[in-house]
Amino acid sequence: MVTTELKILIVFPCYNEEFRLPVEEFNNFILKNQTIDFLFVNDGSKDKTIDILNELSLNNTNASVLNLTKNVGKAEAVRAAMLSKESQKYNYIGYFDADLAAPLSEIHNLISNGNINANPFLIMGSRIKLLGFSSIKRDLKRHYLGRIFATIVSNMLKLSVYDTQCGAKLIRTDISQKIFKEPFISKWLFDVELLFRVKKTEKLKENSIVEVPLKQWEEKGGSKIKKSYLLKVPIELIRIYLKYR
Ligand SMILES: Nc1nc2c(ncn2[C@@H]2O[C@H](COP(=O)(O)OP(=O)(O)O)[C@@H](O)[C@H]2O)c(=O)[nH]1
Ligand SMILES: [Mg+2]
Repeated sequence: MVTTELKILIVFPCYNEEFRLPVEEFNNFILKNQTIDFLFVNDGSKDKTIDILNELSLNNTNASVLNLTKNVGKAEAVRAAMLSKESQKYNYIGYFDADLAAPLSEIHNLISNGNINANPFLIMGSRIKLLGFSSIKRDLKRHYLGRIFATIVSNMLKLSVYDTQCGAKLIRTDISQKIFKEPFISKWLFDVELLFRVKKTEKLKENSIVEVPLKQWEEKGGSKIKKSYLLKVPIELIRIYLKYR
């Protein structure tokens, strides 16, 4: 159980997750964590994702569904949730990948170890393998490419951030209202844009952005990112840099 009094909403963008969504894990966790609310965004899925999500929300009063009829991509799906009318009543809104590569228990890890009582703008999960502490299982190629990417991004941002791309983050709602206001120019690198926007709009102090090492992360199969997207990453990064520098 969460010890904080803060009101927290966790968003799960879902695109064609009919066969991948760990429904039982969700049901168990949601039932045991009545102080947290959960919002599933169906992003114009072509399969029966919406039926599964509707059932989850029928079974749990603290879970609801935002149904987007057209597929708009992860960034826009998260943005729709961040800007929904309901979002205003929360202190923090988070987003996690629907495949639960970061298990739901990491929500507690972020809350407990992200120094949330000091009101940071952003609490970010970080996939860092630490002996005797964390179980981080990533595809080797993605890990090494990811490390090169993260180093470049960290230099671009002039922030010593370790992992921008981890799909487990909590954002203070007043900040998210500002930084999610405009659509992102990138579909999969919006986390990088998000950091640029926070840097641009807010005065960063030492503890404004907190990275929390995840205890568990496991790359799940069935990634929705096309391999060809890798080729676009450098171009997208340059576009982002030129827009926000
Ligand atoms: N809204 C939206 N979410 C997507 C889309 N594609 C993937 N996702 C979601 O983004 C999250 C991460 O996707 P995943 O395929 O696991 O990416 P990976 O783990 O980074 O390879 C999951 O919650 C997906 O359902 C999309 O087109 N739209
Ligand atoms: Mg995944």
